[in-house]
Amino acid sequence: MATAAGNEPLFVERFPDEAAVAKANLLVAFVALGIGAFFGLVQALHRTDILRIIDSADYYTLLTGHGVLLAIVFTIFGLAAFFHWATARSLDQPAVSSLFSWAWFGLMTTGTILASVAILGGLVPNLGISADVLFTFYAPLQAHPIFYIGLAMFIVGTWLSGADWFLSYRAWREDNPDERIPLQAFMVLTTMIMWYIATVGVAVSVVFFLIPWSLGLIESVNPLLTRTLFWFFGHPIVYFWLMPAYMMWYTVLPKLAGGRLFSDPLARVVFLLFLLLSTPVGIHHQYLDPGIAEGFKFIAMTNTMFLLLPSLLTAFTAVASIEHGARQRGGEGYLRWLGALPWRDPAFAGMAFAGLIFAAGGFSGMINAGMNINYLIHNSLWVPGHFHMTVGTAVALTFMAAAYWLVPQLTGTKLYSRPIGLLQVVLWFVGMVFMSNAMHRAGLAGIPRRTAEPQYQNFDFVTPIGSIFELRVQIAFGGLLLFLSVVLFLFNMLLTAFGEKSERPVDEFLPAPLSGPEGSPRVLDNLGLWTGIAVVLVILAYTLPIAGIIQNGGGLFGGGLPVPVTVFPDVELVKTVLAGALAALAGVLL
Ligand code: HAS
Ligand code: CU
Repeated sequence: MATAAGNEPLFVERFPDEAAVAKANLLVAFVALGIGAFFGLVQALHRTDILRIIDSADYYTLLTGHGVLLAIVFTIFGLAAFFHWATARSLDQPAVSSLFSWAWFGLMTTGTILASVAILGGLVPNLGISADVLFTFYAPLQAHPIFYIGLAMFIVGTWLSGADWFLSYRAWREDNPDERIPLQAFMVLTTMIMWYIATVGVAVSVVFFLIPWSLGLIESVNPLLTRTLFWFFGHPIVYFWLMPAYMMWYTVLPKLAGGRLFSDPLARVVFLLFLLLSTPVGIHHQYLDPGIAEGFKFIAMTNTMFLLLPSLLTAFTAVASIEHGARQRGGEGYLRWLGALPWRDPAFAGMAFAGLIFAAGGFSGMINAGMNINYLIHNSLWVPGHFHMTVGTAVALTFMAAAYWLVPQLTGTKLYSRPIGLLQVVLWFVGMVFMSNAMHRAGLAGIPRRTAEPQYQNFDFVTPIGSIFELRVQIAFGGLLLFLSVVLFLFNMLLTAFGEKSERPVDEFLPAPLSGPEGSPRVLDNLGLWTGIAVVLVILAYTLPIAGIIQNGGGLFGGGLPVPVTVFPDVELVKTVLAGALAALAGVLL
């Protein structure tokens, strides 16, 4: 992973084409961030009844825009930028064809524009185009076909981006037959394999059901089937957002802290665990769905608890690496070393704040994952509280913090202002503490999510401590700080991009880990084996629930049958599927 310290030319000088593609991806990501954050502010003020500048009917259009632009566009274009940079950097070679790189970027961008037009069309009543389906776009809510077609193009674009990085890897492998896969490239490849498996669910749902249904070619869909296919993809997508952030925590954060990564093999194990366990858990979003047998939900819960492991390992490694950095900088004592960290560097401080908030967001995730406690918080404001700490901070704040270090490498210009950067990450941290904490508490009081009018006639929500008004003010105030933080970030990035060229705008050098890959088993790098096991786990977790949903829910296309509340899967079917899956597993392992 190490590059020579000192006089190496800048990334943009070594790989001008890759830097250009990464910059273009960041540009789309940041435009989406600006618009999405503005919608977020309008919503926060609206639903807390503090300032209402839109009609409640338009709330859902903005909410869809907010979710799609931030959770899908900002995150995934950000990922593409980081991965394109990391692949070229860690393999130390350019992409195989820059035309191909621009092709996937073009496809993703065109898809994004189509989906955005469909969503924003909802604000123009006479246009006849709308997509008020929220970022979880399953039936029975229906969008204009342009929305689904845009999404399909976007997803195919991400598949091609992965192909680009795999082609680079193949070219590298030909020249380096015996080398271990460089760590960043390993992280890119395992993340993309997970993504290929996960997107099968959404591709089937969009291409076979949602597009034909929105075009009027088929009359109905089986809503539980489209929900299940969505969540098949909807859980792993959260790790698709998280894994590039983890890549920065593992490979860049230790250096920013003044030290080195604690263990390279442990990082590989973490990414493999995500590949294996991210997909067979999607049903934990459906604990309250009728039509899925309780036993399958129980299996999803058990798998989810195993899935905590890679993040708990990450918490250990990240903190150990940071502590090592602090001690290199002269830090001492049990906790006093914390003061020796470079808190004035916005890239370090932003990533550290992101990690701290994620510790709390991960904890609320554990609560979500418990089948019984989930009933208490499902569909309440608790869930947006959870995901603003995870995707909205662990990922978003890490991406912004990383940009302070990465963008100067791509542009060759110095960061415009470190103090503004620092203020920005602090504002995000404080704003998120207010907003997410209040959202969690509001959820416990029973306040629902996804509604412009959370107040009910003749019904008063009560909180054990504090008041509902105080919660509303905290949510609105936190939302305002977050919006200001985004404005500062975009301002800083814009002025950096147009700033003066500098010979050494940032120290790009990434030191080698304390414990390198040499001593670890080579099987960790056997991507084919891990892919095979991941596929078998998916077959085991999903075949029976999906067969049951089709069998008991009126077939592939639904058709008006009521969804039964209790479902007993067909015993013969269970036997056949288990036998098939075990045979496949044996095939992979032997
Ligand atoms: Fe989640 C719902 C369970 C993680 C995102 N989640 C959501 C939704 C989103 C989302 C968007 O089981 C809502 C979807 C919708 O619209 O309906 N989630 C979990 C669990 C985890 C988890 C068990 N979620 C995430 C991540 C997300 C994300 C990551 C985005 C990136 N989630 C659920 C469940 C639901 C759910 C249910 C459905 C709820 C319902 O009923 O609808 C785990 O992966 C969490 C593990 C994390 C940890 C934390 C480890 C701590 C670390 C910090 C290290 C510290 C550092 C700082 C680096 C165990 C790694 C050091 C600094 C110094 C200064 C020293
Ligand atoms: Cu999930």
